[in-house]
Formats: sequence, structure tokens, C-alpha cells
Amino acid sequence: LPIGERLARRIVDGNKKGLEADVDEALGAGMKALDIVNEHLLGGMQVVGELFGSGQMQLPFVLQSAEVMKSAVALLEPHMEKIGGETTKGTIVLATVRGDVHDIGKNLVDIILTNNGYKVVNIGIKQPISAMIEAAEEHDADVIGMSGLLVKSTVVMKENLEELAARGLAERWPVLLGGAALTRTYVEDDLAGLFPGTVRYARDAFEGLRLMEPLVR
Ligand code: B1M
Repeated sequence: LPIGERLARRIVDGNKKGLEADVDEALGAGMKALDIVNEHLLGGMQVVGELFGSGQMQLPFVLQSAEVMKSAVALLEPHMEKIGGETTKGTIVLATVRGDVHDIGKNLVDIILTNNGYKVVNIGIKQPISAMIEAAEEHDADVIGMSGLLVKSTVVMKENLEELAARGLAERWPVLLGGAALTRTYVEDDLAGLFPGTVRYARDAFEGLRLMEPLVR
């Protein structure tokens, strides 16, 4: 198999043995670290999701795939382009919402934003809105970013916005939402219609990056 397909296969198979050599080979062949993630590793993860969703893959194997994904991203991260500079362009508190453990996407967002000059306060998974507010206050954040992959998490995000509004904090932090169960219309029509502040949807980490500039005021 060509190296890109081999890497995708590793994610599907949850096979970490020899991963580093394959990553080196891909980089040595002139592939860009981010392209390896986007074009090959995420494709593998997509297949895992389909197999799991259709009952052809059991959860422990999904977990193994996630481990390989995380290791591959960790190996590639030092090879990603970074913009230098002393000052940060702004600060975002980033969390996976209450009840949700999925963090691969959130951590990719962290890497992309950090590499592009933002300060990211990544407070982890299963975070209640109170923890996001606390971190945003402590770090004087410009934006609160929430990730969640479960359908249930889209409801939690709505509740979180309601909580921000109820506490009079809707205008204080614009909110960036991302994760596979969300849709643009759900966020930008339904949620935005309920929330007195600003809430935006990012389909992927790069849209998240593009949205940061207008959100940081
Ligand atoms: Co879970 N899981 N999982 N899982 N898992 C999904 C999400 C699922 C769609 C699989 C399926 O059924 N086909 C399904 C959800 C169904 C639903 O809600 N209707 C599901 C389920 C059911 C579950 C469990 C409930 C299974 C169980 O226990 N029976 C359980 C949930 C536990 C919990 O959260 N309480 C569970 C557990 C797990 C593992 C632990 C095994 C593992 C996660 C490991 C980890 O993250 N540390 C896992 C995995 C790996 C997946 C799939 C296969 C892959 C997710 C992933 O990492 N994708 C997933 C299927 C799928 O999504 N196709 C699935 C790659 C990642 C880069 O994409 O996170 O979407 P994503 O991020 C993208 C964008 O969404 C965006 O940028 C990224 C790309 O650039 N983005 C943002 C994300 N967050 C953003 C935030 C932003 C901006 C952009 O700004 C703030």
C-alpha cells in the first residue's frame, strides 16, 4: 500500500507497531504533517466510526484506534508549521462538554490554534459549564470553545448557552462550537436565535482558526 493508505489502515486496525517508522517515511516523502492528519489519519477514523456505527467493530477496538490516532498526532505535531511571535492573538478556553469523553478533535483544535498564535487553555473532557466559566475568568479568555461528539452533547451545549445567559455572561465571551453531531443550521439558526451573545459553528479545526480572529475583540 502507498504510505498514506498504510497510515489510514493503521488507524482502522489499531496497529501502533512500526507507526513511528511509517510517520517518518511519510514526512521523508515530503508529505506535510497536517496533510497526513487531514487526508489520511482522519479518513481512517471515519472508517472506524462507520464500522462501529454499523456494529462491525466493538468499542475496545475503537479505543485502540483512538490511541493510534493520538500517537500519530503526537509524532506529527512537532513537524507542523508554527507562526512565531511573543504576543498571543487571543485566548480561548477549550473543553469537551459534560458527559462526553471524545477529545481527539478538541486536541487537534488546540494544536492548530496554538500553532497559529493563540493561547489555548485546554481544560479537558467532561467539563461542566461552571469549569469553563471559571477558567475563562482566571485566564481572561476572549472566547469559550466547546467540543462534543455525542448527539446528547448538542443538548448540553444548548444548556450551557442558557446557563451563560442566565448568569448574565452571554455578552462576555463569544462561544465557538464544534463536533461531529452538530450542524451549521442547529448552531447558527436554532442556538444563535436563543442566545443573546455570539455563537458560531466550526466544521473543522481550520474553520475554528478562521473564526477566532472576528471572535477575539
Ligand atoms: Co465514540 N461515538 N463513543 N468513542 N466515537 C462516536 C462519536 C459515534 C458517532 C460513533 C458511531 O456510532 N458511529 C457515536 C455517537 C453517536 C451519537 O451520539 N448519536 C459514539 C458513541 C456512541 C460512543 C459511546 C457512547 C460508546 C459506548 O460507550 N457505547 C462512548 C461515549 C462515551 C462518552 O463520551 N460518555 C464512546 C467512546 C469512544 C471512545 C472512548 C472509544 C473513542 C474516543 C477516544 C477519545 O476521543 N479520546 C471514540 C471514538 C474514537 C469515536 C469515533 C469513531 C471517532 C471520533 C474522532 O476522534 N474523530 C466517532 C465516530 C465519528 O465521529 N465518525 C465516535 C476524529 C476527530 C478529529 O473528529 O472530534 O469530529 P471530531 O473533530 C473534528 C470536527 O468535529 C471539529 O474539528 C475536528 C477536525 O478538524 N471539531 C471542532 C471538534 N471539536 C471542535 C471544537 C471547535 C472547533 C472544531 O471549537 C471549539
